[in-house]
Amino acid sequence: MTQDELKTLVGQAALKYVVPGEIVGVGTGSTVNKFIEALAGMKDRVPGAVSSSNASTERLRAIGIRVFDANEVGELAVYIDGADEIDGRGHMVKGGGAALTREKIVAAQSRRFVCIADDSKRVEVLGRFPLPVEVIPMATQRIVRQFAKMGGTAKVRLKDGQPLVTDNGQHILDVTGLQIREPLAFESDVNQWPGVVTVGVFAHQKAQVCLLATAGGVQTLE
Ligand code: ABF
Repeated sequence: MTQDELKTLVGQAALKYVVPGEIVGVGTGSTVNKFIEALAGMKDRVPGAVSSSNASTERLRAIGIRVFDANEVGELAVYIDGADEIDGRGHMVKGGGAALTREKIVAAQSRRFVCIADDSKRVEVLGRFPLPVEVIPMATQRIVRQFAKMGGTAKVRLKDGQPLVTDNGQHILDVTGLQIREPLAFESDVNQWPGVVTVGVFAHQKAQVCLLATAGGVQTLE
């Protein structure tokens, strides 16, 4: 199966975690886009969604699903989102889609985080994928130096030759050369560096369920 077919398979598999009559939290990325396409088939049973990015909001509205502001609703039953890496304990690296801050906000507002991914995202130790970190631009160079002290190489993510600007108006650093063996501690440490908006380690907001699409079908890890 192609990676696109795997993403379609796992996007459809996530439907069974959507609670009819409840607003659903929706992540960002190409795998989530497949989930949104599948969600169209049950949109009359879903009152709406809370979205983690402008990109997902557009797609949800295009299929006729109402998008609520996170402040308009209380706790969500479920949050469906992808990942760039996921380890055996449900800890993830996320942010390849530059939506990590709002993703973490909606994940924190949800009772259950269901991660959908193809099996290429499964790792033993987080850090092979360049770690995204959303930062306030004035703090960039100081944060670059702090990552260098731990062996990381942080580079500003560019788009069309200019620093990419997130939905929140900030910049993204992508950090290579890290091996994140204690994701909970790493996330807590880096999150409190001045100028860090969000670090793309999701350990405190880890996934309770991980649906991994493989050539042999969808594996459910809980
Ligand atoms: C999003 O899913 C991001 O946090 C993560 O980078 C992305 C993975 O994208 P894809 O599903 O396109 O591989 O939640």
